[in-house]
Order: sequence, then C-alpha cells, then structure tokens
Amino acid sequence: MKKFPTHSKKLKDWVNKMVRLCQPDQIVWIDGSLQQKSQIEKEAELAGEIIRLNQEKLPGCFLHRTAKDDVARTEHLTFICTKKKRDAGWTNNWMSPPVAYKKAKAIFKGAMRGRTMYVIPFSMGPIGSPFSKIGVELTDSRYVVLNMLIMTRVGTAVLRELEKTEEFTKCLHSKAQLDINKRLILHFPEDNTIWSVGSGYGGNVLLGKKCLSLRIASWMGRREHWLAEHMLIMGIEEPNGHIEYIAAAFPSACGKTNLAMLVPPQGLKEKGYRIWTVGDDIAWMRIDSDGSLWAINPETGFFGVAVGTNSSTNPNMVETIKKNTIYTNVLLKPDGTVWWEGANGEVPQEGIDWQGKPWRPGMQDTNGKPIYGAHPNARFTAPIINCPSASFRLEQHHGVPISAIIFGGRRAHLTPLVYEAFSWQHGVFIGATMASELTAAQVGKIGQVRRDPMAMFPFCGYNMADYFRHWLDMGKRMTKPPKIFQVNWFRIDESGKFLWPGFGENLRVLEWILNRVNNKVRAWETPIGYLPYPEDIDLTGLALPHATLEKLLSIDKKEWLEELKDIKRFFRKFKQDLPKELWQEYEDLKRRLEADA
Ligand code: GTP
Ligand code: SPV
Ligand code: MN
Repeated sequence: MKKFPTHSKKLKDWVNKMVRLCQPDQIVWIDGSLQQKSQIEKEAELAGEIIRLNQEKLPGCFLHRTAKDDVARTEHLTFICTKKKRDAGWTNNWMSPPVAYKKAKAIFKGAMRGRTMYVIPFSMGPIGSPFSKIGVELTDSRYVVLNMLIMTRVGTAVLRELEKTEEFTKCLHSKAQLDINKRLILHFPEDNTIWSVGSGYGGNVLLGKKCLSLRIASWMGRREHWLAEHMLIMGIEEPNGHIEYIAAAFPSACGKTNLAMLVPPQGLKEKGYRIWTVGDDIAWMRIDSDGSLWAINPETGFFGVAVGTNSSTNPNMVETIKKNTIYTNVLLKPDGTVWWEGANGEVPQEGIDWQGKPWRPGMQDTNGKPIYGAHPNARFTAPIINCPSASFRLEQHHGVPISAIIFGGRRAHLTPLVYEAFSWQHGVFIGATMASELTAAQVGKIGQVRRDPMAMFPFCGYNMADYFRHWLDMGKRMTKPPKIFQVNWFRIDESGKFLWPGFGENLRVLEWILNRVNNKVRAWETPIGYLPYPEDIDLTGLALPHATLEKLLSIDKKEWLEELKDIKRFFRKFKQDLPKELWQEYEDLKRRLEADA
C-alpha cells in the first residue's frame, strides 16, 4: 500500500478505489506549493499541453488549446443522477445512479494508464469557514491542476481541515480519449460525488466550479437553508463612503464578469463612486443572525470570456490578466503574446489561431465564413487578487451583506433597462421567468431565446420546481430580504444596434437601484413592476438622446401578453410541482396588463 499524506481513512480508501479503476502509473498529491506548481508547469510544457508565453511581457502566463469539439460546456452530456427521476426534474438530463456509474466506469477503466493521477484537495470558500465546502478532485490533466490552483484554495491546509469531519465531495475526472462520444459529466448529489470523463473544457472539468459550487451546492443549500447561485457579487462604494453589496444573476456570457469590476464613468466617478469586486460567477448566500442575506464567493479566480475584453470594455480585467494567467483558445502572436477578437491594439497581421493553425486577418473557411483567431468562448483563468478592484473582504468568512438581487438576461426586445419587483414573491416570479439568448458559452444554437430561471437552468442540481419553492421559503425566513430587480443591457433598435451603451455606464442603473433600496427615489408603478422616471437616472457626461432612454424604459403591452403565453407553456412543464404562488403571480401580471391595455 502506498503512503498517502493524510490520516483520513475515508479519503485514502476512496483514492485507492479510484486508482484501481483508472490505473494511473503514479499518484501525485497537490500540496499547494509554488515549487510543485512550477514543476507541473514544466512537465505540461514538455508534454505540449501548455505553451509558455513571453515571460517579459506576460510573466507567469501560459496558453492552452483544447480539442476542436471541446470548447464549451456540453449540456446534453451533463446529468443529474438521483434515485428518483422526479428529483432531477424536467430541466435536467437524468440517469439512474447504477446505470450512470456503469456507463462511466467503462470509460474510466484504465483511462489513466501511462499517466499521472493528481489528487487535488480544495476548499470552496475560505479554509475553515463554516460556510465553506471541501472537495477532492482526482484528475489526469495538468491543465486542470494548474487551473484549480488559481480558481480554488488548494493544498495541505485543506487536507487538515478535511480530516476533522471527513466530509468532502468526491470528484473524479479523466480526459480519457477526449472523445465527445465518450464524454459524460455526471452528478450524484445523494453520494456527494461528481464524475467527469472525456472532456478538457473548463466548466466540464474544473469540478469545484459549476459541478460542485452550483449543481451539488444547490442541493446542499436546499437541505441546509442557503442559496448557491450563478451570481456575481460586487460592492458599490457610495459618495458618502458607505459600501452597499449586490448580487446579480445573468446567464453565461451575459455580462457578470464585466459588471463585477466595472470602472465608473467620469460623471459618477466625480460624485465619488468606487467599485469593489467580490466575485464574478458564483455566490453562496446565507441568512445571518441579523435577518438579512450574506454572500461569499467560493472561488479565488476568474474563468472569464476573452473575446471583447479590452481597455475600454473592461480595463480592470486587462490589468488582471497581465500575469499568472492561463489563456485558453486564444490567438498566439509571433512575439509570444496573445490576441483575440475585440482585444486591445491593432489586429495582428499573422499568428497561430486557437486550433494551432497559421492565421491571417480576413481568412475564410470553405463555406466563406470568417476564421477567427480566438474561439468565441476563448477564456482566461486569473487570480482575483490580481484585480485592481478586488474587495478587501474576500477572505471574510461570512461574506458581505446583500442589499439587492438583480436578474438579467440578453433580450433584444421586451425587457426594459431596469425595473423593481413589488415584493420578494414577485421577484421570485421575475427570476423564474427570466429568458435569454444562447451564447457561445454552451454548445447549442447561438441567439435562440430560452427560459433560464435565475440563470440556473444548466446548473440547478435538483428539480427546479423545488428550487422555486426554496427561493420562496428563503424569503419568508428573512426579516430584511434584499429587494429584487430585473435589468437588460441588450435591447436593440430597428437597425440592430444596442440602445444602451452598457459596461461602465451600467453603474447609472445600479445607482438608481441603490437609491430605491435606500428609499431615496420615487418610482413609476407599471403592470410589470416599478420603473424609473427617466429623469431619475443620472446621465451626466453620457450623450444618450432622451428618446432612446424612453425607448429603453418602454413597455409594449402586446409583446408582454405574448410573453405571458410562453411563460404559461414553460410553467406547465413543471406540472403540479410548480408552487402555486408563481401561478398567482402569473395571474396577477396578466390581470394588470389587461386592465392597463
Ligand atoms: P460566464 O463567464 O460565461 O458566466 O459569463 P459572464 O456572465 O461573466 O459574461 P461576461 O462579463 O464575460 O460578458 C460576456 C460578453 O458580454 C462579452 O463579450 C462582453 O463584451 C459582453 N457584455 C458584457 N457586458 C455588456 C454590456 O453591458 N453591454 C453589452 N452590449 N455587452 C456586454
Ligand atoms: C459559464 O458558462 O457560465 C462559465 C464558464 O462561467 S464555465 O466554467 O465553463 O461554466
Ligand atoms: Mn458562469
């Protein structure tokens, strides 16, 4: 028997069992040291898994390319495996646990022959915080190890914590053959287990992220009365020095990262606003003894969308990714730096594209479609502490108090720039009926509108009807619940252009939201919720025609009545499981719209 650096029998037994299944040549325990990290970087470089970038211009930075058909989460290969199908609900793919284990075992069997199995003990949330959860990921991918070192708290200190209760999520990953036909992302919430095989793409393989922190954690949160959400967390320092924190749920590639670290536009900066970034993707939220909701970001890094990131859209991110960053599927320039569509500076005249092929601007494929230098879902992995706006409360073990929850989707029409829910229950209805156009972050038809409740459609680890019930219950448990809002940065005009400039300018909308939270501004009561009066949004320094703002804040009742039909179709899919409160909200909205017509 090999000697393992832990006293936990449960952990040792499990690792041994998985070793027998996967048959690696050797086992390496990740201790979190810089020395071990640079050793693994060297090995990954030698094996051609990563390319060391220009260390003068990009110190500590690497490039990785995935397989061509392994560039985004594969939701159709992602399963919730519960004893009862009902507990996964219709929004999830379901497999019974024995069938799922059997199918996956056939692929895992001997998959690590000739490879090293890395054992990564990690903590989601500060090590030792009562709000944190521990996982151990076994993987044969050095890329996974290097990413986990950025995204989570990893190493020996986690093992010591694990040994106290021996409670941890068992996460098994193998690249196997990186074959899309032998790829499965399986969640066993009843066994606190995740098995992922056949992929090397972030959301499929960094198992602390979507798999643990959302799918498994949402299941845990329901039992333990807390919320695991696909939300950014940010602090907005007001001119008087007070910091208000908000959490916002937008679907994948709909602007969480950008909002979380926005730079105030000149007009608002002069007033004294400043932004503090707590998280850009995941929020774990609990009710504290003061009766309000407190949030932590369980991660320590960003896994952000590269395309479109530049000094005008996101200057803080441009700073963040200058060092100790792993770039995935971007263009490699001749000087050993990187580029993507919408990056700073001029378009390079040559380079190596994300598939490793020579690239020049204007190239087309055989169908006449443009060949991009970077994949549209190209990403970077970077430590939060690199970010100039990183909050000083990142290690605070019980997080930050949340004053407002914001839901937002990518809607070309219908949804106004911002509105406020009448109540918590109405806010849950707004979240439950969110919809958004699909993006490059998931394999599927880009642009198609789908319902994406609370931006959790692909991430809720149990029956979504029960999830809505849980949200309603959480509202009842709080004496000071946050106010709930909906925003939409993506409304377009007749020529297809965005009506709202977005990015840093979004702070103007957040200012109105905080003024509502603090009862500093009136609002216009409409059938869908409270809307701002145009003059209550501070546009100082922004050349936005008044008519455009009016358009952004307009409600088309005919469109809304059409929307209601789709909401009804959606709600009906939950059958008798849908909380009746949501049907009540539906009826109330319909009545208000019809009365107003
Ligand atoms: P995930 O990491 O997939 O969860 O995405 P995210 O929600 O963090 O999205 P992100 O901030 O990376 O933005 C995705 C895309 O939306 C980028 O191409 C941005 O340029 C674009 N985007 C972000 N904010 C805005 C905005 O306010 N207006 C417009 N028009 N586009 C935006
Ligand atoms: C998302 O798709 O919402 C992401 C990227 O944040 S991934 O980690 O791949 O899920
Ligand atoms: Mn995300």
